[in-house]
Amino acid sequence: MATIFTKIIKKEIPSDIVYQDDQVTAFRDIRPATPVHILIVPNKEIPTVNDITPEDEPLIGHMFTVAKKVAEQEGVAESGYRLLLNCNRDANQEVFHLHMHLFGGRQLGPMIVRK
Ligand code: DGP
Repeated sequence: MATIFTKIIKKEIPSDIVYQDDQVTAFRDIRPATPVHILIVPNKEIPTVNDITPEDEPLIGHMFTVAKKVAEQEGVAESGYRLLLNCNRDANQEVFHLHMHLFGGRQLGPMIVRK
């Protein structure tokens, strides 16, 4: 079954797409945690980081090139931003279609809450 992100990529459901090419789509997160919160998603369905194969390496590299481009587009390249990928339960992964979060637009604080 197609993931919710595949439906966004195919424009079957609405979203605010900020970048798209034949490999990757970037769109605004529906529940933004920061002023700039974009999801960078491979068009191909890869459920988690654990499912990435060596053949995917050019695609994964391309996700970073797109992240850089989107950061420039959103005006946060110089001020700074954070890229993050969640994998499985302990990371609270919610959507099982690989996605890179791009957070920015304010001071983001420490990377993780220490316990
Ligand atoms: P994660 O926890 O890393 O799996 O993050 C999933 C993110 O996806 C979460 O921040 C909310 C976002 N999200 C879930 N459903 C939709 C949707 O239908 N549209 C958009 N734009 N974002 C979504």
